[in-house]
Amino acid sequence: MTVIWNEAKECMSRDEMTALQSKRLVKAVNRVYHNVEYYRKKMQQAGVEPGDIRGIEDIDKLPYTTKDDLRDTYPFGLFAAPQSEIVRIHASSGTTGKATVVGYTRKDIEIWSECVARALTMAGIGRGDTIQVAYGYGLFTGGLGAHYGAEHLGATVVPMSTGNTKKLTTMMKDFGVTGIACTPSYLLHIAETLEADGDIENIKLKAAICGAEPWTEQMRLQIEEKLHISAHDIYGLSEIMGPGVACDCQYHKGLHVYEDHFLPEIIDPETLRPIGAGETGELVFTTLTKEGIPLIRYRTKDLTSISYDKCECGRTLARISRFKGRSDDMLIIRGVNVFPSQVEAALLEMGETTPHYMMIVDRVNNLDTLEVQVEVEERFFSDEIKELENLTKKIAHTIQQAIGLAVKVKLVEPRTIERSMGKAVHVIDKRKLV
Ligand code: DLL
Repeated sequence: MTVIWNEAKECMSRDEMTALQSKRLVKAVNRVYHNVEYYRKKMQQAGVEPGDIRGIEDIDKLPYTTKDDLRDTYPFGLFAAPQSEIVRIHASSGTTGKATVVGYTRKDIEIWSECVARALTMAGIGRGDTIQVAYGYGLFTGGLGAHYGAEHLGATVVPMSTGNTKKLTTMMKDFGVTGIACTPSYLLHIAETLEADGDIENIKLKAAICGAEPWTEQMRLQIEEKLHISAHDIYGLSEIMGPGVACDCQYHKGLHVYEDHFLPEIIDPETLRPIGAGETGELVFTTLTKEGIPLIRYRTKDLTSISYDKCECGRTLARISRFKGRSDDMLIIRGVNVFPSQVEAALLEMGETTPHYMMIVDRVNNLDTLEVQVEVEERFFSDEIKELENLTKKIAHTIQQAIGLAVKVKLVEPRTIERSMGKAVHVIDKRKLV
């Protein structure tokens, strides 16, 4: 397989990269200071002015940004471009049910598409390939992000979205699909469907770019073996852009960060101090070229380590290791970000329930499932069975509205859910990342 890359952007020396990042950082800081009141105030409170930032060596003078800042300025308070320049909006779950909203200018979409195209190139996909995009299309960045990237590359895109696996496998065979973009757990489910139908030998698939949820190296190898393809790990988050912030090359020794657009830092989530290369901490990004919603030192909550060693593939872009988890309680269920606090808020709003609940996440046939056990008052159990059923339905509907995912609800009697002496435990995640 010939793997091509953008040599000028991906193989520069560390000094060249630092110079480029420094120039872009100065511009980004000026942009947010002059266009976003919230940032201006935040910087003034931290006692820093744009003139104090002369290069990336000054990054630690700048304050951090968190999901809370996006929530506090909901919906457009952090936008640094006038609405007439915003051509797209995406959104994902926030901690309290309020969506995290991001906006893109035309240039942002172009850069995003280029980053995804670079990621696809790392996976050996190019012009002449046919790609099924099986991430969800809509407010989630996965579908449209992968779609625009694949088009930018000149590949033929089949916009499958999620939901109909049989149709997907049929088209995979009939269209001679060579690449796929979807979550890794969904790809395993697709592989099993193909296997069950005896179709593994009837497909032309050669590569996959999978992400949006944590997965292990063993799972990646399992996918490669089952489908006889090369599977790549693609990372991203809507706040920073969407898919295509980093991706792994054919050597699979960490994910190359598109450092010319996103400046990575690793910090200790407790002390907030920078951590040295090779040590695990929280990944922080500063966007260097974004116009719609540039973010300064955004705390991703994702735990990883970074290496600046040149890769065997020839790229000099920094590499982050496969994710080791998150430092908050965000769950990713079927690609959807879910916070236990959203479920709690929905239950409390209803009134008939107590705030005692347990979320049980599992993976059946490689599809994530969510059951929520909820304690309800004793009287419901002595009442008509019909009433209990109605309440179950009502709770399921309310939670579904809050988190955007179908759930199974099980009502349990008072004091059934184990009480905790310390931090309340609201989640049992039975998914084994194998
Ligand atoms: O999940 C963007 C995306 C779409 C990435 C498609 C890759 C492919 P959000 O919905 O904002 O954006 O969720 C971002 O998902 O902070 C991580 O915790 C997790 N995540 C994303 N990619 C990976 C990955 C999209 N490759 C959150 N490995 C991030 C582990 C991942 N976790």
